[in-house]
Amino acid sequence: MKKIIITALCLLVLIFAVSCGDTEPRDSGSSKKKPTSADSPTPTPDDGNNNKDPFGQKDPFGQNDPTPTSKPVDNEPTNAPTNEPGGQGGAAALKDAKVGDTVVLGAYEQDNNTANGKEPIEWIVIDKKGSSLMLISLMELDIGKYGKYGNLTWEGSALRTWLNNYFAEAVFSEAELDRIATTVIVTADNTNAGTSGGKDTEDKVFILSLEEAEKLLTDKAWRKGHLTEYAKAQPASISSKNGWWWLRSPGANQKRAMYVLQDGSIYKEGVGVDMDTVGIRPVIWYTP
Ligand SMILES: [Ca+2]
Repeated sequence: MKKIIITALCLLVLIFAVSCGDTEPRDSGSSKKKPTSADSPTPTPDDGNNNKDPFGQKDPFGQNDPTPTSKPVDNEPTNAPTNEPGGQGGAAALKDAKVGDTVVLGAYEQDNNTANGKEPIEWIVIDKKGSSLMLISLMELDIGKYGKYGNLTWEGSALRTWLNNYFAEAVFSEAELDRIATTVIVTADNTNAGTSGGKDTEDKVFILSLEEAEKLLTDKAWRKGHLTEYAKAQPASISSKNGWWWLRSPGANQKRAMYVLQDGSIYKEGVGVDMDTVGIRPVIWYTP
């Protein structure tokens, strides 16, 4: 009888052991189960008191300072526009460009380091007719006079001559020049002052009139002037170069031309045409 009981107990123990060994779910032939968070053997609940802030004591900058002083300074000019669309690296392809996009075309000295060559010019698309794009430089690429002091209109301005000769040749290849339209430029009179806009001209490179600036540069951020390092470095009669830029429209008398103020507003009284610290934002019609 004792033997029977011992045998029965052994059987029970054996059956129990076998059944315990069979509680793991069987993997029906598939590969290894991927671990999930539920599988984590050592859960680490965040109870708020365990100081496990990843930036706690192991903050590589030591003080939890989100703006470490050791961060490398980038090479962006400090006056670079920040809210314009596009921006360097965000330029659209010329053929796909829409009004409001920025595109890159031609090159001109901009960082005032001639050793590294000219920098590609960034333009804002401000109008489009068919596949032709009206482009204005994002930056003021240079500074200079509208022209020699005296009664002057766009037709006789030194700026017009400079843009269509020196500037055009410095910036564009022959193939690019062929794709820039010769445009009939009409400059309206200043109706407040009665000053003349002068004769119509035909130009490849020009600057905006008052009416064009008001109609096409609706985003005031686009009107704000930003001088390149090269433009800032140009010699001028006064040292303060404040980001004004020329319009071709006549000012309060025939010896003045309009310009855009630092904040993007337009000063219709104008400034003397021989003011040599005013910036230049060339405009072209380009067909890619
Ligand atoms: Ca350069």
